[in-house]
Amino acid sequence: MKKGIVVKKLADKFWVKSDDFTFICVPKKNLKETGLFVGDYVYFDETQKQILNIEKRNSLLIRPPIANIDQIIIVVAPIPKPDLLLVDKLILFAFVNDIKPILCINKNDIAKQSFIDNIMSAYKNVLNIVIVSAKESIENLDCVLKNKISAFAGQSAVGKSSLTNAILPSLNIEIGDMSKIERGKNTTRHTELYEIGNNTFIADTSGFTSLDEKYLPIDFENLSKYYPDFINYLAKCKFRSCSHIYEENCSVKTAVKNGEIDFGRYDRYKIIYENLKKEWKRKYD
Ligand SMILES: Nc1nc2c(ncn2[C@@H]2O[C@H](COP(=O)(O)OP(=O)(O)O)[C@@H](O)[C@H]2O)c(=O)[nH]1
Ligand SMILES: [Mg+2]
Ligand SMILES: [Zn+2]
Repeated sequence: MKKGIVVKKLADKFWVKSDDFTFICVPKKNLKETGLFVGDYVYFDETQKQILNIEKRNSLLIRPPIANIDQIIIVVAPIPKPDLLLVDKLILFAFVNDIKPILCINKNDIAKQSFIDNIMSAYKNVLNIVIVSAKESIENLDCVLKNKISAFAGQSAVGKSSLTNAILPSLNIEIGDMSKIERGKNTTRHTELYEIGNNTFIADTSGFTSLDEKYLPIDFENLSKYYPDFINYLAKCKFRSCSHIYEENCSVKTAVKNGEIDFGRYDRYKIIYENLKKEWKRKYD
């Protein structure tokens, strides 16, 4: 019996990478029930080409379907104008799925210092930030990716494919021309893991360019607990169940006024709170 990782799934076949070989396997009958995903660590019989067992997962995403992702690399760039609401939702998505989010500022070659400063000041207390250019240097990403399974996320045209290609030029993923890529979106692509170094993988995730609140399984009343930049203030609000929106004597609101919490982050918190509340009402009313 060998241990490997599922790097690709097509129909009922699974590509299992073990050491330097990839075996195309089928799962043992009773395994099909539990589901088997790209990213799963499995035990398999190398002569029968049969997957016998799955190791316990650290994480499982359903959309895109992938197991054991360690990190989501959220990419932003000066062009196109960042959709920070999407960034904040992706951060929440990572936290709620027990995955580490990293913010990656790409296109440093064309970024103004003020752009970098603004992003840094909004997110420095939220998550790790790396600055790269797919055109010039992605050195800062290398150590972040090492020994991890990572997936790129972020709006179209920020450079996710370019970064993937810069890391692994042999892949030669299509780089766009936004309109072309948008149109190509409907051709369903399978999810695949690429090994970029020893024990180091990146996932190809075409399904990570938007995020509906219904994929954020967060109770709106608990939303602020997923804000590392709010955490120090939460206990100081007058009301224990403070929404940090409607109440008086709210320590979060005071911190926003004093510039201790980024205004934009707070503004988007309110939007996400209301959207989650609507989602909750839709489900339970
Ligand atoms: N100047 C500059 N342009 C970049 C960089 N990375 C990507 N681009 C360009 O941005 C556009 C979108 O890139 P792409 O990788 O397709 O973005 P994706 O939609 O996120 O996968 C393409 O025209 C790329 O050439 C970068 O670091 N610097
Ligand atoms: Mg792309
Ligand atoms: Zn409050």
